[in-house]
Amino acid sequence: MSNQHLDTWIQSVAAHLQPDTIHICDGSVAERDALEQQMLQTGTLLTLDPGRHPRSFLHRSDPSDVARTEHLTFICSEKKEDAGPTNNWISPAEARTRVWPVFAGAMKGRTMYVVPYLMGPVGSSYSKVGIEITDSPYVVANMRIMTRMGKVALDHLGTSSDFVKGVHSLGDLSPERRYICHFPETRTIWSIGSGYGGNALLGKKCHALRLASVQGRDEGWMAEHMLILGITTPTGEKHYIAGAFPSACGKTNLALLVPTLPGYKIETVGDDICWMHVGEDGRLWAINPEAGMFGVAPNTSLKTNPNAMKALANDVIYTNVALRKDGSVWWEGMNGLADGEEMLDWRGQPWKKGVSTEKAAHPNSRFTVDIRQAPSASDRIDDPRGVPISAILFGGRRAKLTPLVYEARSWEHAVYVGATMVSETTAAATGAVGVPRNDPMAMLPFCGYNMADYWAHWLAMGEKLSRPPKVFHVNWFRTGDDGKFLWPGYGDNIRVLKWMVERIAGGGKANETPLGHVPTQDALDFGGLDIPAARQQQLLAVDPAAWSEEVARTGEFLDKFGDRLPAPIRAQHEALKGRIKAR
Ligand code: GTP
Ligand code: SPV
Ligand code: MN
Repeated sequence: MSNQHLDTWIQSVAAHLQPDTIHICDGSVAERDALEQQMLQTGTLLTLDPGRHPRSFLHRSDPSDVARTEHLTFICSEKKEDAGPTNNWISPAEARTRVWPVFAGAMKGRTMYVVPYLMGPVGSSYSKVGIEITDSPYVVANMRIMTRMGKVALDHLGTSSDFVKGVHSLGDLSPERRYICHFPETRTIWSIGSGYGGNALLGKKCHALRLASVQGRDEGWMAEHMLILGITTPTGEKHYIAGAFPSACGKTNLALLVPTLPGYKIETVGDDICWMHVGEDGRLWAINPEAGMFGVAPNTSLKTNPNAMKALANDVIYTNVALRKDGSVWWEGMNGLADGEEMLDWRGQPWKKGVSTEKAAHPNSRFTVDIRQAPSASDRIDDPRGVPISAILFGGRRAKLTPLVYEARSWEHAVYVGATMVSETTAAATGAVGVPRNDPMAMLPFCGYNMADYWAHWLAMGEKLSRPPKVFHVNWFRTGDDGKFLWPGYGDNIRVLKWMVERIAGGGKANETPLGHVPTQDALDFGGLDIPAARQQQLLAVDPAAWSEEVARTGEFLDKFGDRLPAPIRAQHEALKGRIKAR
């Protein structure tokens, strides 16, 4: 079936980028195999030991191209105010004169791949089609895992013009000529100069978050940077929970959690992105628009995340991990290296355990794998209706201040809690690591419009929910005076989920604090953990003096939004100030 809108657009892009040939991807295994062979020949992919890593490959990206580049990412709305104070903005007219010319002739001597992809389950009314044009076969191979790619997407599209148009070229990979531009009004993406992750796999952050967040606002649904998991309790009670943590702050790990408490079962629906709609039953219903995981490799081990390790048994693309002499992959936190062992680091340079001072794997090295390969994969991943959400988690990486968990007091308070999230920066984006910054709903780099309007949309969604989810804030990363994590995290996070599920059922003891409801020390299951009572107390402590400084900083952040800040957010801010003062 031909699609006239698609054909016309492909021709117009080809006329400007001037590829040697055009390849329309069908998503077949034969196509994948041929692309892999070609990438092995050009060195884009390296082979791994076929016994240890069947049908898996290593890719080393350009050393200047290893993470998202937020300062080169733009929202090109007609009006600057619509991008808001937290986004970089250039006008569509300026993008046309400054950025589009960089694409001129960019695909000379290259093949232009046309990648049709479906975000969301096949047959779902919530699913959306995008077409990514790219000159990177590595991007094609990743998109084939990360999305439902090829014929299936074209079938969903039919003759419709309703698709996101993405144009991607590696260009010359120079950060000087790197731009990631989003046009929410025309649902178009232009990305040039990077082949890495969220910069280049346009279905992910560019489409499923930046453009989808705008479309969701217009159409009354939500596009969020959230994992989705299912939890079954020992008594057979079942809930689905969505969780927004900033990049490299624990979504994949929580989604694949192996409980340390007996009788609990966790299933994985999604690990990064979540689209939510209001169901006829007044609940929020969520789908995972993706089909794969582009997961952080470092610290993934059989101890921390056995389900991820098992998912990596075969058919994986590794990016920027280290390569051992036996043809297996390695990264920091995997352990099992003998002192003095030599291998190749993520750049391909010799590296020696105990001698080399640099990391062997890049801190933002990643694996790309089909999410259905996780032993915890839910049988609802492909359910066109999605799953009903009982709770939403907001979470950050905070060495100080923020308790392990607290529950918001109401939907309006919950929106305030999400809006005022602060988290320490990570290697997922270029720039300094470990610096606390405001990251509302973990969407700071991903909201395609004015963040104040986004909060208004959250508030409006709450009005439509007769059965809103409970909302919690978590922090796995609080440290003690010794600088060590107070909380074991990973599989033990089930203990926090256990308390949440009790709260959902109307139980779970809590103390009322200025922040919200914090579990009493005896309400959290510390059983079998070697955490002294004093450290338990530190984990849950709310220090009014420190919070009063935090609230002052939050006030400065909220002031950036001027008149656009929704009144209920301001009211919640004043109320929190009052509660802290009253302590
Ligand atoms: P993106 O894919 O960038 O959006 O990240 P993510 O939110 O999925 O983060 P991920 O689960 O990959 O975790 C990032 C890093 O945090 C990894 O190195 C994890 O090992 C580490 N991490 C995850 N959960 C925990 C936890 O409960 N405790 C501790 N200490 N570290 C954790
Ligand atoms: C993130 O940075 O939040 C990621 C990785 O999930 S990327 O696909 O590069 O955005
Ligand atoms: Mn992410």
